[in-house]
Amino acid sequence: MRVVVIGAGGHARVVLDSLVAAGEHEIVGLTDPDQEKKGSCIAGYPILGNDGILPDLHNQGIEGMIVALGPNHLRARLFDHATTLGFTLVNAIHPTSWIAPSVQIGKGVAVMAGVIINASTHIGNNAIVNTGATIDHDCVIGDHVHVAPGCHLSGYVQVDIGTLIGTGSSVIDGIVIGRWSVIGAGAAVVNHIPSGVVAVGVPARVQERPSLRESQE
Ligand code: JB3
Repeated sequence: MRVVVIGAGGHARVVLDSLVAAGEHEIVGLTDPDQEKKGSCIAGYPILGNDGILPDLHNQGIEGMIVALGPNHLRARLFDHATTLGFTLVNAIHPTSWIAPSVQIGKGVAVMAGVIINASTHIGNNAIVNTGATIDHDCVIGDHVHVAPGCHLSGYVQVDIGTLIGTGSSVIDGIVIGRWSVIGAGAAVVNHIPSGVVAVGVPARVQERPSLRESQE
């Protein structure tokens, strides 16, 4: 399938490498809002323009897309936009990753080099499982989640929509982490974490938000 990559930053370059290594798709180029980048190339693939060109690309018969942007909210918004435009969201799975046969993987997912995903785990749409991360058996990883480089999730872990598991974090088995939360780098998650919070440390604790009074001082 002919594929356009959304974004042209650091994450896009890694996604591009995975797509090239996997060799399943023909990459036509990338999009980026920075007009100065238009016409330049990354690894030999051109930056075609900003996202305004996407409808034209689709009309020209380019059916495939992957959103290669790190921030989860931004990636989610562009995933929804791409779906509305009629694109097929493709996966970028690096061939050095191990994904057990019983794993279910959604659409628009990036799995980087050295990743291991074990039996019966589910990876949601538009998720990132970044370099060298491991996700063990029976986990449920929601849409738009990012499991950053070097994280380790034990069995039966659930991570709800849009959450970031920061670089090098560890999560013990059976933990449930809510939606749109952030787990700080290097955390050890040994208790359930609610939605919409930032949790840091060893063991990971939810950061208290400053009270209104404190934030006004
Ligand atoms: O930590 C790791 C291994 N990777 C990080 C990744 C997950 O997230 C990486 O280090 C970065 O922190 C981040 O990667 P990303 O999103 O590629 O960030 P950056 O290298 O800063 O590049 C962002 C690019 O996206 C820039 O070229 C922006 O112009 C472009 N961009 C921003 N908004 C956009 C949009 N591109 C498109 N097509 N559409 C947008 O709305």
